[in-house]
Amino acid sequence: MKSAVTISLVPEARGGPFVFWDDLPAACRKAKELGFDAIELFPPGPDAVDPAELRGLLDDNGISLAAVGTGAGWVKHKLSFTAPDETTRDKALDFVKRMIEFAAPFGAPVIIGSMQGRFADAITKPIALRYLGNALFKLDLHAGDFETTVLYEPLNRYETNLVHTLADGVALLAGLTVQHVKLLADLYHMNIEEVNLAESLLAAGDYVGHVHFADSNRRAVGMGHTDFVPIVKALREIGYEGYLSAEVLPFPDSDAAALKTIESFRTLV
Ligand code: LER
Ligand code: MN
Repeated sequence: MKSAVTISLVPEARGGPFVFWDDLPAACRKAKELGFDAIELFPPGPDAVDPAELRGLLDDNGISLAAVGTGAGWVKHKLSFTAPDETTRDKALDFVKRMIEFAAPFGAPVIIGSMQGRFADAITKPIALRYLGNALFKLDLHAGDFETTVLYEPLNRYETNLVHTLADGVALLAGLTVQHVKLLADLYHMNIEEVNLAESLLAAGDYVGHVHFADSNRRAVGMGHTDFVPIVKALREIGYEGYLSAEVLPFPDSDAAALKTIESFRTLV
């Protein structure tokens, strides 16, 4: 398993669970200094970061791009795959397709978290799940064309009313017979929704494509009360070789959260 640390370049996401903020070169340097394998990037949009500059920063620091978050489509533009109007849904799809085109040359998958939206009013849950399924189906084809992966992330009940658990995520993806969509297991959301985190990971098996490495309180691993030993054991058992990516609050500050994460990673993995 490999280590990654998050960086947000989205001012509207301030207060959110990202370790580093605003300064991409500084975050890359810090990631290298602490020994992370990669950064996970949360950019404002597909054109916000110059690919050549990003390539230079990654190469200079000997790190990879673990994944690219697409949530700016929601926090900045209020786009979602389950919006009541078709124009907004189409724009959401276009936004994420362009994110795939940005991320793919770096070998990075894109994350569908808050872009899944939530059902409300005239849009019932079955309709919303159909819209979401349609979007994931189309993104699966696009990801295939660009040789990358889409990571679909079940979120806790306070952030979506669609899919909360890995098992429900597996059911959604299995029904779509997609080839390039995997699940993102966010250990913070799972702490709220799952009965047993290790058993849920074992049951999800090959569907697990990425892990958000966070403690019970969404602080760095080791700053809360989640027991990570059975979780890491389960990930080993399913043959998971992807990233444990710190999507955590910069508590008490960015550097301390990053340091605690890499210390915990080294102890556990
Ligand atoms: C949001 O809570 C989250 O976990 C992100 O990874 C989704 O965009
Ligand atoms: Mn997450």
